[in-house]
Amino acid sequence: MSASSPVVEVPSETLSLPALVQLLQTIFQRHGCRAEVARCLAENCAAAERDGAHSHGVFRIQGYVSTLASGWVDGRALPVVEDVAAAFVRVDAANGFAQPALAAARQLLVDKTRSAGIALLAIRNSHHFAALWPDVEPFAEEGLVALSVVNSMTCVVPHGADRPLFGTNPIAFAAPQAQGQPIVFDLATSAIAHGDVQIAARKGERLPPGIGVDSLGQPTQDPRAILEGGALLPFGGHKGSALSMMVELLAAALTGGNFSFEFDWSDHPGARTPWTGQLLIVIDPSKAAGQSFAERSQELVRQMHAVGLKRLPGERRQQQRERSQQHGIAIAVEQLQQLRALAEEG
Ligand code: NDP
Ligand code: PYC
Repeated sequence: MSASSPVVEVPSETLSLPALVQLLQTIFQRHGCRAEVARCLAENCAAAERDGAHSHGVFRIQGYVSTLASGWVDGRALPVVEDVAAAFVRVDAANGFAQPALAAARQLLVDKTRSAGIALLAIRNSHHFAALWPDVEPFAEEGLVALSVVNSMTCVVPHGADRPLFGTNPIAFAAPQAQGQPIVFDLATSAIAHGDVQIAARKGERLPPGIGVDSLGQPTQDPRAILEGGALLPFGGHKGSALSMMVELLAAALTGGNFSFEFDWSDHPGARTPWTGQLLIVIDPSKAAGQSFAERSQELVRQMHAVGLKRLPGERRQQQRERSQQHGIAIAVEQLQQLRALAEEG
């Protein structure tokens, strides 16, 4: 992230994926989640760590514990799934996490996608504190195309405005390829994810220019100035800003969830999870006319490589996944001690 940061070797221990999932599941259960929710969040968070998606891996556990302790989110919530139309599923997450809400509605969503060719899942009254690719990638592994958006918490200044309003509002997309892994991208519509700003602040690193402003609205490369009263900017100026606006509309206005600016967690010290909404759109490409979609996506990738492309979105994650599968998931010793202590608490 910082152009000049030296690489510092931190002592680490390696864990297998099942061992990490088990440790995280214990933490979630000890800190107020029912077993299914704990499993779901543990698998999500461990997968992020395995793939080197560090801004949403074990780094997030302290925030989960803090937000659960604050009473802001209900780790025992039972999502209510409603079959509202031929291609529309709605879930009230009941002030719980978004991932168990998706899990509860998933089979109905897939069945509707297979019969109607397309189906939507609108989740509201939900908290999403994770990477978004784990929500879409499994659909592409089943041959479906999936798009998801989630809004977060006010910390991004719309392009041309003076003060923050939008969340960091990621968009994730997954599509099958005839051979190999699905094509997946997952990106915040802010110039950088809030999690990466926090990580930079902890490490004492400076950020690249053009990412954020301080509390006076002045450009800054200091992550602490962004976190302490400052704000982020959208990526790509007016273009990222328009996409972020779209995410607010789809993830909140359409689902019945909160806009990023509509919730107030000040009565819940320690609250960390945005209380918003999430939309998923899943498409069955076999319903379309013409050649197989997976063959066509393979051809597109082939042509991209032919013109010199070295790295596809999602490829770094896949490579890290393979390394983790071979050698285990490396976690800094100090961080692992903290996780083990959290697993003993509660
Ligand atoms: P990045 O900018 O790191 O990456 C965005 C996408 O671009 C990824 O798919 C990545 O693939 C790909 N990519 C990155 N660099 C290159 C490159 N040089 N060439 C080709 N592809 C590239 O992610 P963000 O910082 O935008 O987001 C990080 C995470 O934060 C996401 O998982 C997002 O869902 C999460 N987030 C969650 C929020 C929430 O409310 N729950 C809010 C905001 C963000 P690869 O992964 O392989 O590097
Ligand atoms: O990294 O921007 C972020 C984020 C917000 C909510 C969860 N992650």
